[in-house]
Amino acid sequence: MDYEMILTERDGAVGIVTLNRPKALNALSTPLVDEVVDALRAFDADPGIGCMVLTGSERAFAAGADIKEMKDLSFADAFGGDFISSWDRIATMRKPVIAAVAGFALGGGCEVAMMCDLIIAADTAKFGQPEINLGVMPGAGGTQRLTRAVGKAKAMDLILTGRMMEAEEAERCGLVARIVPADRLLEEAKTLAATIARHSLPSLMAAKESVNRAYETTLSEGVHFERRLFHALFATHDQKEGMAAFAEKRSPEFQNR
Ligand code: CO8
Repeated sequence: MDYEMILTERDGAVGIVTLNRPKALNALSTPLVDEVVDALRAFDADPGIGCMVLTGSERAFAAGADIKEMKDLSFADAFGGDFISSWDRIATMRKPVIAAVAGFALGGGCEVAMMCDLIIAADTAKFGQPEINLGVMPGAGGTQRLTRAVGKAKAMDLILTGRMMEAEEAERCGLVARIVPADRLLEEAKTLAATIARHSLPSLMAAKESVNRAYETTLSEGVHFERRLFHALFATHDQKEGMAAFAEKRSPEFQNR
């Protein structure tokens, strides 16, 4: 499919989606988000892809939902049309998705980054939920995912003031997994994605699902869920191969089955 607001690229087993609306700092209009969902879904369904990277430009991962698109919405438009609900589909990919963030990740931009499985940030990255400055509040998961990622104190600090936080603070409080120099961001994200993609896909998908379950359930239910998936992986070829390779002191050759 031809896209107008994103670029897609395949690098071995890594699928890369780049937000490409530079004049608006990658503001997340509905058509842009629809393209992102479509591209991620295509990679998610592609048996040759093991991990995805979602990234933006040097200046902005994304400066939020498109304010110009939503400024005249009425309550009836927003509620009746379930405005922004399609964004949730970004969080439904079954393969790992890495957000590679440089520059601004604000409002919906921060929320989309948090829908990914882990965030790798350039040292130039700035995160924030500035919706309060616009007379609204986060609407695409910010009050929920940010609070789970960084805890109530920091989430309240960011959401109630609308301030931005630098990459270093974001890493310190657990929002970001790694910080890298800005000029190395994409290479580092691709290397990380390739490292992940080398593993057996069934085990990657099960591990992702199990970590995400930690946000949805109690500890005992989560551990139970984990145990069931762990047991299920013994039905795979790749479990036999992975453990045989260890015993034989060689590298495993996974077949994603
Ligand atoms: N939407 C639309 N256009 C934008 C956005 C945006 N979020 N951000 C930047 N742009 C545009 C600017 O209008 C400008 O366009 P133009 O040249 O045509 O005037 C262009 O991008 C460049 O921006 P600036 O000139 O402002 O660049 P600066 O370097 O001076 O400033 C900032 C960069 C600080 C990032 C600034 O652009 C800014 O504050 N942007 C808005 C950030 C923001 O408030 N984001 C939150 C948006 S709300 C949101 O995401 C809510 C999601 C859930 C909503 C649920 C509702 C139901």
